[in-house]
Amino acid sequence: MSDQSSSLPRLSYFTGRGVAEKIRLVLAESGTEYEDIDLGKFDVKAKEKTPPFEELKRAGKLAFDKVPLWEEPDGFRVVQSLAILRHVARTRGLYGANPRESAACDMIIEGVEEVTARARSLTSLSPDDLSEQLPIILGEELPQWLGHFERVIGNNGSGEGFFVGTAVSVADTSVFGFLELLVDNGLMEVLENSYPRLRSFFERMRQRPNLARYIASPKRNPPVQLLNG
Ligand SMILES: N[C@@H](CCC(=O)N[C@@H](CS)C(=O)NCC(=O)O)C(=O)O
Repeated sequence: MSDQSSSLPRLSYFTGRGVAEKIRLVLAESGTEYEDIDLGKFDVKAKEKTPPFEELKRAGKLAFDKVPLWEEPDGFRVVQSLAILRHVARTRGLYGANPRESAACDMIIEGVEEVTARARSLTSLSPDDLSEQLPIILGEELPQWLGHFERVIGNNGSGEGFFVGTAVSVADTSVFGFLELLVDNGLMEVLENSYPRLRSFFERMRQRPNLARYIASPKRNPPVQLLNG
């Protein structure tokens, strides 16, 4: 891996979408050129992770010994996926038009984090816990959250636009990423057809030119499998 010689910012993460995908979506929407550095496959049980990851650690580039890592050509570095997400959005005009809109973006980002963590917990449950948790997560929590998001977008102007204000923001790319996770896992169909605003929001977002290009990119990592993964 080259060091400070790159003229592009770099996002380093293990193979896969994981907690970096929300950052990639906002980068895509903003049309930012960057290097997406694949550190190799993450093995939760391995004491030593992949050589490029261990090298970043040894070089003192990871404040908390974890990735994703965002690096800018002048040497500026930041870790923690939500900090990177906000920095990228703020510096590219995708963080609301004023401090109140930024707070509204934060609210959406945090809500998406919370429900995504619940959905992703399905991937690591034992079969017994899964049969107990599946009806709760799929049958109760996801529909509740979808109902919240349906109402929030409905309360913003005509309900046919964005989650915050009158322009696309990190709130939209974040909700889009969550809906995509459900669609990729066939869960939007399972979860009744009662979110018309979210459905049309999802369609509008995936047709935005920069996002559409990213979604169609053969280099994109495959979707996270929530079930039978
Ligand atoms: N809260 C952190 C979590 C980061 C995290 O847990 N990263 C994992 C990969 S998904 C990692 O780097 N683990 C390194 C290790 O286990 O040694 C974030 O959102 O960035």
